[in-house]
Amino acid sequence: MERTLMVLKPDAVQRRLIGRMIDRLERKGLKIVALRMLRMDESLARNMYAEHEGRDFYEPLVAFVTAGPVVAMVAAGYDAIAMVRSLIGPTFGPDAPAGTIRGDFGASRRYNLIHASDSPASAEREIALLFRENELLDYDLLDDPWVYAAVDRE
Ligand code: 3AN
Repeated sequence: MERTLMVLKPDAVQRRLIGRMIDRLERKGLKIVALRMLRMDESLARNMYAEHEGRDFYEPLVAFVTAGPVVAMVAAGYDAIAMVRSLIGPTFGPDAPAGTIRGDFGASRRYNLIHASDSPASAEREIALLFRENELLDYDLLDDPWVYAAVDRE
């Protein structure tokens, strides 16, 4: 199974969308293995988005994600990284198709509701920024045998 990090950003929290966002992920069959609410400080935000340092949107992005509480979570699933990326949709709501999280809930080119890791390397790095290894729970869900067929597990 693959693990991926998601962060429900301050706009999602302020707009009372936490439950609906988590519902989307659960409905798909993803298993939440870690979850916590926190206020990102500046150094965590800078670190998380280090690859964008120097871009014109970097400072506004740091200000945005530190502006209020966020919900960080780790989900596990087969092919979870790609699956969550397609669930959240393209970077900004106006471009994101209906049916995706950003397409259904977002109308901004700055406030885009949710972050999700885009590769195994970034998932590993980002999970380590927000969670300790012993906070990532290892457990089975009873419906897993019906969420994934044997071929999905290969
Ligand atoms: P995504 O979140 O879709 O993976 P990335 O990784 O390209 O997007 O960018 C990380 C974050 O940086 C985005 N979530 C968004 O908040 C911000 N960002 C990216 N491109 C822009 C842009 N052109 N203008 C403003 N903010 C941006």
